[in-house]
Amino acid sequence: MGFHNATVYQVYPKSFADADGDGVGDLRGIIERVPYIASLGVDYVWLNPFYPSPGRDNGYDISDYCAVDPAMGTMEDFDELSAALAAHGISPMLDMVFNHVSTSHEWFQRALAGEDRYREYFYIRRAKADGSLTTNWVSKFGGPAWARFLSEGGDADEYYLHLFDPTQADLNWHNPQVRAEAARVVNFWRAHGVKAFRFDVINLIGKTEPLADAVPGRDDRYVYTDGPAVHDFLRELNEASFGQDPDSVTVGEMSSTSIPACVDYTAPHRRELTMVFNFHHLKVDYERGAKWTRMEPDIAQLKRILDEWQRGLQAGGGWNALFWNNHDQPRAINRFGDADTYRIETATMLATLIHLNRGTPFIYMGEEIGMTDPEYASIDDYVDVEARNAYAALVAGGMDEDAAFDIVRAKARDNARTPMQWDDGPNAGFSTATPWLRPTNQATINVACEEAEGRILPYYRALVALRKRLPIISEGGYEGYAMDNDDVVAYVRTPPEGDAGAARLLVVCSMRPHPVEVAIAAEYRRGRVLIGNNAERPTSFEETPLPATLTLAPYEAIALLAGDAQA
Ligand code: TEU
Repeated sequence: MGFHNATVYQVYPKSFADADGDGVGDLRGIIERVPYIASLGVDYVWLNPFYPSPGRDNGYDISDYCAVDPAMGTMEDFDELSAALAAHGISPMLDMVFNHVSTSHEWFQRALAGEDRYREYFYIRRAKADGSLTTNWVSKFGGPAWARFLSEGGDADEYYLHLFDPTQADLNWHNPQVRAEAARVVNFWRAHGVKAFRFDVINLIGKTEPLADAVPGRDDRYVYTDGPAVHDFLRELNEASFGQDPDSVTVGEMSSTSIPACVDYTAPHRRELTMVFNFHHLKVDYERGAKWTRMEPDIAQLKRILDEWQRGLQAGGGWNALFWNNHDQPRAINRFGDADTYRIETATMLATLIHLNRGTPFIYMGEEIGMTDPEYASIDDYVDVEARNAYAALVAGGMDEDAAFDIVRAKARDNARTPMQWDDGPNAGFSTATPWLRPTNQATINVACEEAEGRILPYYRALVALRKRLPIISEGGYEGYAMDNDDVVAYVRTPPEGDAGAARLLVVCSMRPHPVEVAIAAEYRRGRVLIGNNAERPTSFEETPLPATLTLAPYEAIALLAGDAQA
């Protein structure tokens, strides 16, 4: 498939580059940095929402899907950005947030004004006879998932559904008019040349009617996630919009999903989506599955999850997006490695693990220069609604403020949203004004120093180039390796079907801050090092074969090519 040798770069517009000097990123700032983006060799740029929004959820509360928020620029700026990217063969990937819409959106306002057509766009329900809410669901940002629907002259006992913030009203996708609106939005952006789309929490749109309570004590996500109707809605949207472009690429963000569901979302014959994000691998540091806790990552669980998902999607003909970082996740270096002693090794090891794997790699801005979580000292440094709600809930639940802050510092989404660090200046080269979120470690972590003498940025560029060059990476199969060794995550990439070469690629990544041992199968002991992050290693073992048991340095990654290498 054409896109299998592609890599996606994610830009959080609010934090990437500020051209108009208001401390907030904007589209013209991204335009100015297109040469840098192109230097990475990436093929798509996923832009988080830049549409008009009250900003309660940093743009995921949209009040107009077909415009540019004035704080971000103009539609002309978007068209100029798109053209600037296209000049380097790069396509924008736009973020479509269709599970919900801002309560300031015209649709919700007209529903409040009593227009039945627009009331039907939402889940508006009367409380039950006993006064309880329609369902016992809780918002993902805390609190009940129903808020009073105070319509003009309406029934004061009505509520509307919001799985996220109360200013984000869930759209009722069972309404064909809502589905038609979504297709209209995608086609509006297609008319601006856009052929790639990311769909926000799209597996929540198929809420099975009648809406039912979760079994008390069970997590309510099973009730409204991956409803069977999602597949019908996606096929309809595909046919009515992006599916009309043979080279369209789409990715669905799948909250709390499953392998069978994701095979069905992404197997090409299903004509739903191209690929999916799932998050199970990013919950191995959630104690008892709860995000707002502290726990060392369970590496044994991590490698099982990564292996199961790769085997499951491969067996079903599905396709995974491969990522560690995004705008919702703390920086992976802090979670899975050592941000102080082994920052470079951790960064390059984690990159090796996803970029040589089966799927499409996503690089989140700053990951390619080894950015880490900011060093904040107060809850007042955190602005994200999810983090601030969680802190308040932890303290209200009796946790002392230091312990609650320690959890927020580890898990807050703000960790990923600090400005891109371009240089070591007071605002990290992001803006001439004080940034909306404070950078803290740009003195030592920034693009300029990586370009001058860094090892992370060149390594990422090399990985992106390898995917373009080697069919065993872009099209090869996947097999787990050393599954009984909990110190490493390792796998083999097998020759693509019909590939003349017999090359097999062994990728081994140490997840530990100390030396560890790993068995090297005989066929790789005389292999060639395709890429690795240990400068002490020779580039080939043809003369002096590797031992049957190799000792890896802390967070060492090594990729060994064996057989009639096409490379
Ligand atoms: O995220 C889905 C979501 O549930 C996230 O909040 C994520 O699960 C959580 O933060 C991880 O702990 C999408 C967007 O990526 C996110 O930025 C939005 O806040 C959310 O949907 C609502 O649109």
